[in-house]
Amino acid sequence: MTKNPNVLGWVDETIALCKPDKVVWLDGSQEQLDELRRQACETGEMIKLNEEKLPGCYLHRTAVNDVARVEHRTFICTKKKEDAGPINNWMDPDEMKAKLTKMYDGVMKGRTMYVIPYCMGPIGSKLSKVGVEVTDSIYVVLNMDIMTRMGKQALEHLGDTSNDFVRGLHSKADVDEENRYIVQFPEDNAIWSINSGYGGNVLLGKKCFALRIASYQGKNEGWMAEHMLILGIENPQGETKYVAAAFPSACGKTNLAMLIPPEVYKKQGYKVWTVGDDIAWMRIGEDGRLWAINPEAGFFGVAPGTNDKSNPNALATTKRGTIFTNVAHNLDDNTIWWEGLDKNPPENAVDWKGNPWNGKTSAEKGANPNSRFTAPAKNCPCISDKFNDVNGVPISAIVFGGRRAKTAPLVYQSRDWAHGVFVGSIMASETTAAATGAVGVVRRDPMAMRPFCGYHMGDYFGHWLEMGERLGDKAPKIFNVNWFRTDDEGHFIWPGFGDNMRVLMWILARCEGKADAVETPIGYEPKPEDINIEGLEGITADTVRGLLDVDKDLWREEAAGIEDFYKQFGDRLPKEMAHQLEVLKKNLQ
Ligand code: OXD
Ligand code: MN
Repeated sequence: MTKNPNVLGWVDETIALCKPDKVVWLDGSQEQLDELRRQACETGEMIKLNEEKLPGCYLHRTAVNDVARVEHRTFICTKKKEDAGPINNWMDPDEMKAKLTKMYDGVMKGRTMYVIPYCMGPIGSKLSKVGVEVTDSIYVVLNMDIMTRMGKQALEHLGDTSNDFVRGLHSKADVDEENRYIVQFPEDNAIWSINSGYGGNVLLGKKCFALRIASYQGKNEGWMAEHMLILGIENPQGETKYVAAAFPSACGKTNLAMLIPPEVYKKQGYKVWTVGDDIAWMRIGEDGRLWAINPEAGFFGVAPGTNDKSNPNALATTKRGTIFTNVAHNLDDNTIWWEGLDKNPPENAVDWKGNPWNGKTSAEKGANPNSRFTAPAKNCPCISDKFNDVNGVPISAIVFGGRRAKTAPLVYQSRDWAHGVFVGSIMASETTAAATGAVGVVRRDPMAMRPFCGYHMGDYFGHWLEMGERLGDKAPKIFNVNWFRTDDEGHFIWPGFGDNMRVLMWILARCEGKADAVETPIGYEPKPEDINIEGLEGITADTVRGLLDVDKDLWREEAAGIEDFYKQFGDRLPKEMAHQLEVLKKNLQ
């Protein structure tokens, strides 16, 4: 399939190490994929769902001990420990390779090795990059087919001589939790993953390549790999402006990426288009602006809570050609169900662990809380017509957000790019009672990249500052939002979901110089009357005023927390960041 000696040489090395019985190169053809689907169903690895109700859809259950990303077993292996930084787990690359080589040795005896060439980003785009993943899992192959542009086309994009591809070695081995490792070697363009079959750990194009390795490449090559959704807002005149937004998990990222405009905008002819829901790769274009692509080709979304109200577009996306992982299996009509899908759980079902399950009477959950759908982006009713554009889309605004009960206002704008980098660096989310029992524990998650930055976080802030210098006055404006302010009874004040567009509209108006702002100690805020609340029940300009309130006492505590957080970066914290913190403290006096 390729003459590229770098690819061939590396695949030969993995064959010599893993010793599979058979090697299959994925060309991306439907015949080949159909045959693999047939085999997976024959062994029980996948279950074919109702062809009339869910055409081309399958169900898969992972091992019960293997249902999520494992941050404590995820490593960044750079030659020097300090290059991985204080937030990442680190081990010496030679030591790690020696340790894992023993585990990979002969691991595929009796198994087939699949070689998956894939392209992150549109084929032919200068912003795209190629990876090759070898794996012993058909589930991985079929997911990579949805999540990436896979097969021959990827090798053609790479060409016959290039060495610029990421080498991804995966074996599910025995799915042994104690020996599970997700390892990035950024200096070698390599990823080694072993003893897991869960998406985030084994679909190596996603978090491992498109964020951890790519963030490192981006630093060295002058571009950015970010944990951001990309959406476009089209005005009634047909012009579309694009926003990239970073949120930690459990903050409604997929919902924002696919939002349905509120009536007040819909009737005027506004439309929202999804370019991506999780990852953005951004480069400075010839015009000096920042251009973004979504490197993925599908959505690997959390299923529970997805329904006709919360995200009708995501639900519609999962109706064809989708792989469901760890959801409940409705035996009556051979379909699937998850908590929060509807109020009608199946009685004759199998839960995500594979046990008989009655949704009407069982106290257990039918679907794992982190159960997923892997769905082709092309199914999405609001997918952007720029989704496959080799140039990507120009970004007008960058939005950071977190889940804060009191501190962060509904929205504020940074004074300039450097201040915006500070705003991103202090991103944090409060844990919810449901998740941990301890309400309001703040987890700092800079730019939502805490688990995904492939190098020292202090250098990462430095890279952001450099990008700003290169962008100059063409830089996107940077904002922070918080949909999660609560009242004294702990109820959310802002309605969220589609109504978040009202805040995005102020953001875009600011980018176009069409809206006013007031200065506060933390940055620029809208005047309450500049957030459109037409048609919103129970929300008045006074409510908005409350949502925009900046409590100086809380912010002084915040500044102290930031100071503590920054200490770990030592002298690799850019001076500009320390300066921004001083400015904040001064503004709060
Ligand atoms: C994801 C995550 O799965 O951020 O996208 O954990
Ligand atoms: Mn994510």
